[in-house]
Amino acid sequence: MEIKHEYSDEAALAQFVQEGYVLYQNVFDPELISASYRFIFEKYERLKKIAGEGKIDFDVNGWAVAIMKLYERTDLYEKVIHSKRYVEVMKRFVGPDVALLGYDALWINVPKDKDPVLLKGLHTDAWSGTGVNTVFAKLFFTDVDPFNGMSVCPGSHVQGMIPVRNRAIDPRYEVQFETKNMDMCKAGDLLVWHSLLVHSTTGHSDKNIRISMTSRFTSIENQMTTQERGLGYRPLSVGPLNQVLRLVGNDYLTPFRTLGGYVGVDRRISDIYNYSRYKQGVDYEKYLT
Ligand SMILES: O=C(O)CCC(=O)C(=O)O
Ligand SMILES: [Fe+2]
Repeated sequence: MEIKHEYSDEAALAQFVQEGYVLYQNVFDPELISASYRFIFEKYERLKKIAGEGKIDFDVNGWAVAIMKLYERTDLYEKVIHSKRYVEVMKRFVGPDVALLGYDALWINVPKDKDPVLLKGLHTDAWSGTGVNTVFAKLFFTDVDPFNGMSVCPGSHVQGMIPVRNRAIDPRYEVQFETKNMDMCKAGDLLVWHSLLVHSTTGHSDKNIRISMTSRFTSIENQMTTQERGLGYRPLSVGPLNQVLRLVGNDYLTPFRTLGGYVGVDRRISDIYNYSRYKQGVDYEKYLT
């Protein structure tokens, strides 16, 4: 039976190291997950109706891109990515300076969809440009059933960069990994995996929809790949050493920059440089909404 870890479990890190993946529960407020589900599902239903009227293609992958753009601009999304336990989990993987890479991927897996983008065969994500210092995290907004979840190949990440040819493991090598169907994933669970782990879409259900979001995290201090730099990132947390550097002011460590004056950081970045104290907690936004 698959163990679902709590956000602070040390054993979760051991499993990630040994198996290349780990499943968490109780990281998010369930209300946030169900409200996000409703937001996404309602948009999906609207597009499905319009497609039913023949006005647009039945292109769920394309719809998911559009819905993700809208979801990303909601308070719900902000609350999800800043969930305290989520950031805590990521700090355990990448250290105190947590970057959320740009362009999270929304997956809407509907019955019988044939789009290869949503029906991924066995692959590694390092193959498509993600670095080995980056972890993947998939947040489920629905439960999965035995047919429509994700599968992983435990331990495959320590075999290095598995050669992939046209979106499948290169058949010349005739390697077979044991796959594990992660069909125990429930709404609100978080599946974390290494970018070298071989994994796939299990398939599609004949009745249930699976909705999930894949995000990527690395340390702001890590060297990012061209793909990661190109897509950008958002800082979610800045560790104490970088907070000190911000107070010093610049990487040249200019001496006495603020001697005799106020030592602090600009208020517009006080959300993440939260150990600086200047007028913290003053919230003008609430008068504007
Ligand atoms: O959700 C899936 O079916 C596969 C996910 C995946 O391969 C990914 O997000 O990298
Ligand atoms: Fe993948």
